[in-house]
Amino acid sequence: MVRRTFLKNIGLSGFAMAMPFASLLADNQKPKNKPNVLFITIDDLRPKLGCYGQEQIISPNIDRLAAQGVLFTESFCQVPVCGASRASLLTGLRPTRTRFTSFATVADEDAPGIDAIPKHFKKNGYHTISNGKVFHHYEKDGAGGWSEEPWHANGWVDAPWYPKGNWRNYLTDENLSLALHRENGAGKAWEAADVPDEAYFDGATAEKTVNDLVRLKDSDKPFFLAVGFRKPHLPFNAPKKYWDFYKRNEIKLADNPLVPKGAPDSSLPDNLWEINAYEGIPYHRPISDDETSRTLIHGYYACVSYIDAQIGIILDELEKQNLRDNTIIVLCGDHGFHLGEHSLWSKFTCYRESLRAPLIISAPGIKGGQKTSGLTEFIDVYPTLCELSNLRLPDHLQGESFVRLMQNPELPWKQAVFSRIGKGDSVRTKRYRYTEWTKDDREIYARMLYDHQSDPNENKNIAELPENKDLVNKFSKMLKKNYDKS
Ligand SMILES: [Ca+2]
Repeated sequence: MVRRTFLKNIGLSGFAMAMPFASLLADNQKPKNKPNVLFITIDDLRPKLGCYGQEQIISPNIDRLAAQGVLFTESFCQVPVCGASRASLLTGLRPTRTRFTSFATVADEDAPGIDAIPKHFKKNGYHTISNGKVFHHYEKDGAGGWSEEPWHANGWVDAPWYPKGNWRNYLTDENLSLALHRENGAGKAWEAADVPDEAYFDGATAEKTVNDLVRLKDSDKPFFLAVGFRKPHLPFNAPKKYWDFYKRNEIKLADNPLVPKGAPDSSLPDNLWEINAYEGIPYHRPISDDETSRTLIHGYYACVSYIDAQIGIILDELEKQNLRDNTIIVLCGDHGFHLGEHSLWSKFTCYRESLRAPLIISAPGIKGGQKTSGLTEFIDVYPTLCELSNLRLPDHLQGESFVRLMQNPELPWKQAVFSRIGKGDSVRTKRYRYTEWTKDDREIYARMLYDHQSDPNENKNIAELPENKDLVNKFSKMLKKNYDKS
């Protein structure tokens, strides 16, 4: 596709001149002691990156950021699904059985009257911008929180090639025609089109962000610039050059492709509907032969490297504009992702692969290149950003600032962090992960316990062993206590 035509199609050609800084020019009271914030969220990114010790993934730019910041090796989302996880992180509230339950969660509906992070920063003198997928619903969510209309490469639903959800962003004729003609499904689960970065949404999002930084450099206000990348979310579509980073025959499959020994059926989703919606992926486990699995993993890796390159472009511009020294950078996923572990693909589970998510924060005055294994959870990000930016903490917050942990990564930290999805509630301590599923009257009908000291990949459920009865009771009480106060 001719680049100019594409940019016109996605409504991008005029963005640079479309947003004057009238409000900024009128405001001379710049809070000079406040740092800027660049908040980068990456859809379905699991913490398998170079800086997390994963040698197979090529992620030099995220690794560069990690060398400048603090990397959290044991960071967990509150809900392993897009909309609910983002709503929880951005409001600083825990999920319950009625709040933040779905991939399609609208934060403003589930937590009415709550100021999410961007609104709180805006109220405190920041110029706030949303590019790409930050909240799940960029049109409905975060009302009043953004200084400019949230931007997305061609909007949410009006894509000319796929009227039911342009996040699929196919470019090849083959996939495009499949997507248009299948009523409830999509095209293939991957695509390797030989196109420039900006032909897919995320390259266009990086381009928009770079132009924002040029504008923001001279603004009288600090900025809160949120950038939400859509890959490596399915389908695994990335420019061919990123597929070429990897040698197919060297890509390893999951080494624990079986359901954990003794795991309850409740730990497995009824089906893998997300990946099953794609061409040729069956509705049963295993979903594929080894060659298809290898292609899926190859595609996921290509998408990670594609996003990594976009992050490099943004980091370079930040430095070029001399903004780096006074800018806090947050990089996070929204949850983890199974790539065949435990026979699963996607998220939605209470296993480590689904709940553990990347988190890296670089902040002025805090030493870079540090790692901490202190337990943190995504509701802690809101109070942390407030403290780093010298802002008051709103009363509603349920998380805890981990600035002290960033200053001293060895500090003893949280004893437990909590996640949930559906009827499953899960707690992670330094050594164990315990999950239980309960009916509405809280009667327990399934549970699992993993000892990470001896079983870090969660391959053997030990919840039903008689010798673990006291442990199970202890963790069950912790879950009840957390649930009652949420
Ligand atoms: Ca997601």
